[in-house]
Amino acid sequence: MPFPIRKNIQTQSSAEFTGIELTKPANYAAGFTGVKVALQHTFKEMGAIKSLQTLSHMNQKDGFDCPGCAWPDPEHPSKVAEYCENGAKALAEEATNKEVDNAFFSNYSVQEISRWSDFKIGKSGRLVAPMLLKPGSNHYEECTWEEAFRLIADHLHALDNPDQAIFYTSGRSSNEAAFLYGLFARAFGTNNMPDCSNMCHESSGIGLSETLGIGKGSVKLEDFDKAEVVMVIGQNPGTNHPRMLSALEKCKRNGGKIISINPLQEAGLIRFRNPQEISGMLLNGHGLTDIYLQVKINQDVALLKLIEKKLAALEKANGNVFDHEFIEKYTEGFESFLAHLETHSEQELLELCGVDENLINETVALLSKKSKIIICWAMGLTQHKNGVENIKECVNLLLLKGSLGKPGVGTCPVRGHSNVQGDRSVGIMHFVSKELNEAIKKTFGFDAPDHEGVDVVKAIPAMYEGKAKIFVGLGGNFVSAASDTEYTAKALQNCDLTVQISTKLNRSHLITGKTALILPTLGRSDKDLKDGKPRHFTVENSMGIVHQSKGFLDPISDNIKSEPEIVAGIAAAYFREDHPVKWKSLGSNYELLREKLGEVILGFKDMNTKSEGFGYYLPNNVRELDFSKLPNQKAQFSTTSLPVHDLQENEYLLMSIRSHDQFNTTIYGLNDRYRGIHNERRVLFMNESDMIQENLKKMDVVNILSNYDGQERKVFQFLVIPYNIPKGNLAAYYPETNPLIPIQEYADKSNTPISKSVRVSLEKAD
Ligand SMILES: Nc1nc2c(c(=O)[nH]1)N[C@H]1C(S)=C(S)[C@@H](COP(=O)(O)OP(=O)(O)OC[C@H]3O[C@@H](n4cnc5c(=O)[nH]c(N)nc54)[C@H](O)[C@@H]3O)O[C@H]1N2
Ligand SMILES: Nc1nc2c(c(=O)[nH]1)N[C@H]1C(S)=C(S)[C@@H](COP(=O)(O)OP(=O)(O)OC[C@H]3O[C@@H](n4cnc5c(=O)[nH]c(N)nc54)[C@H](O)[C@@H]3O)O[C@H]1N2
Ligand code: SF4
Ligand SMILES: [Mo]
Repeated sequence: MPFPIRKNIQTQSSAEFTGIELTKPANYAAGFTGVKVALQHTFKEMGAIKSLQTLSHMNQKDGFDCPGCAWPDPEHPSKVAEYCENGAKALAEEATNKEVDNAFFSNYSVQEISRWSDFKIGKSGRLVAPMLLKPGSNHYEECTWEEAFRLIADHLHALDNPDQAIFYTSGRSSNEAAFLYGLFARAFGTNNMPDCSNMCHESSGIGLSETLGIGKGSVKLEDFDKAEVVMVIGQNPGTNHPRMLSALEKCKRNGGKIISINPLQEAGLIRFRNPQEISGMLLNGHGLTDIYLQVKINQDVALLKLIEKKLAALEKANGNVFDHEFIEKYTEGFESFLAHLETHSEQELLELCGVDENLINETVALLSKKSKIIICWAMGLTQHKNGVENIKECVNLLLLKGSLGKPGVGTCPVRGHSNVQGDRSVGIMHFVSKELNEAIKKTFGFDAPDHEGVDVVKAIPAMYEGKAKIFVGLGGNFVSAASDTEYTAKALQNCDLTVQISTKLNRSHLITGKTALILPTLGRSDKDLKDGKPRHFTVENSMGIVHQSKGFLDPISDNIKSEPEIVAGIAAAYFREDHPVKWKSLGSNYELLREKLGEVILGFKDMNTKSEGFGYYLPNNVRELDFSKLPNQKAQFSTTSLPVHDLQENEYLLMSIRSHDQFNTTIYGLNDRYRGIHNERRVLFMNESDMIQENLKKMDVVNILSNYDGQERKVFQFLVIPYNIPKGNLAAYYPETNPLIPIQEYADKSNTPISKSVRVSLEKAD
């Protein structure tokens, strides 16, 4: 094998310590500190005036969508500040005044940059011109857009078959860009469209599709006002979806109760001070969680089964616990579900989940009396071998209670990237959709490929083994986000060409194929000008609302193109004039692009007008209680299994989580304020009794090892931090822990890497 083609390139952030300081973990989120921290970030990156002007346009009706997470905006945004601390940080990161230009790349070789930390790489600035890394060269050099498009087209033409190319997408892209990108991949002849959601909510998509007939959630924002109980499972909203706390707060004000299920007692779930409301700032915050269930990592199915078993016993004794009318009318599989519950004893389930039985009984008592229940979840459920079954068990509980298809109830998989849901809606997927292919044929007149492509975990071996030779990334940071970092790095380095369409520099620009291109693109906050007039594009948030987003800032360079223009440039260079799709005009005329998108994708018709202002809801069969696409036209109960880990005596389950100062692989800063960690990312959260057993003291330095199928993987230099985490469980940050996760360890059916339950052991570092 020819890799690595460039020597001495570091594939991970350096393992050097940055000078840790510890404080007590916080028992509240947001409030004054949050606002102050947010402004510090934006002022530093953008200057004070530009910051305040730009922030006033974020999440407003004629403004731009926050580049952070996918939480929806309220129908009537307040004029003051419709954003959170982390939204402001996301903006600061994107709208920085610093530039990564030709001079930068002449000064620093790819080797040198690769030795920097991810934090330092990200802080270098915005990409301002197309850059080319020639075979054998160690420095990127500026090229023209025409050269870049031609080079990609030539490489694509040189392939033996279209499945030798891979087209990755990350969830920041607009609906328009993602649609065009998917269209190009299909016109080129492949369904090789791995997506960041393969590593994220794919388990939700599959679990929900198989049980309810749609891979998305069913709640609307206003359902939180009406819910009697909201369960938040495997999610850290105080950090990752901060404005969700406002919805939870409102639910509580209306008399609702919040149940949190999480191995960690996350600050935002405990208390919350709402920065959008003066009273929230002055008052002492609100205790958000009513019942906190400290489940062991990956024992949610055991816990949920125990809750369901106890509910079933109450139903048997008193009745009025399950919604029999709903079960009878809308569901299938109830009897076998109940019978399967009998196969486990309460004692077995209690021991597995590790939760205090009194709290479980309190939960059961509450749920038995309520029928308006919302279940929210995120990566704590999806990133396990049984990720799909985790979701199905949540659906079981909702079905028992008839908590679907009426106000105040439903499923709420809380999405990550701001348009990850939209990208999937408009056709980014590796599998074949007959309906989509027929619609493409009708509108554009070409046959889309009818065989499945690769997702993330299948794309990597394909590149490693030389079956795929070209990697194109529409956003994202593939090498750091995917599992098995060393293997993934070799896979990318084995390509002939890697192309990254990006806003900011990241490690995937350094771990490259023989030839590499960086194509700089506009971000959310940038004005997208056509003939001097700003254009908008559209996005879909976590609740299926499609709405417009219009950038506000003058782009940092006039040599940056929008994503649709870049995709169209590649397509036009590849097809020349020889294709029924008029790529150039679609790439430059967004109205036309939206019209065509509306013809091809269900629910997007007339989006040019409907997406104005608050936007509009896409169709959702669960809201209508229409299960006609499912077997016997019924929502499906599932029988799930308990996960098996077979831990050896010295082994632990490690979850790789986000700090408060990062957005995925982008490191905003080195603090994890709520967890009491400052100026350091190389930390390992550990239960004190496990530390005693391992003979470890606070701040001892350890290496973390994983051993799967006899193959050892290791990450170096982590400071042990005693923490309130269940015995046998560990937590550390992602992406630093990705080298531990073997490429072949992923969830059944969804292929999502097992980022939240990695079997590891520890050794003291020298
Ligand atoms: N500021 C900021 N916002 C973000 C992101 C970011 O990086 N930074 N990323 C975005 C993206 S792409 C996504 S997908 C989301 C991610 O949002 P989250 O899913 O909230 O992110 P994680 O940090 O991965 O946290 C997972 C949570 O699950 C818990 N957990 C882990 N394992 C288990 C388990 O087995 N059971 C249970 N019940 N809980 C468990 C962890 O303790 C943690 O609280 O956030 C989005 N928003
Ligand atoms: N161990 C472990 N691994 C994980 C996870 C975990 O919890 N644990 N989480 C997984 C999850 S949930 C996700 S979603 C993935 C994330 O995987 P990715 O989406 O691939 O990674 P990001 O870090 O979000 O990508 C950041 C880069 O996107 C580019 N970018 C930012 N904005 C834009 C834009 O508007 N347009 C374009 N074209 N580019 C832009 C910038 O160059 C930036 O460096 O990681 C996954 N990996
Ligand atoms: S909750 Fe998410 S979308 Fe809303 S402002 Fe915060 S980061 Fe942005
Ligand atoms: Mo994600």
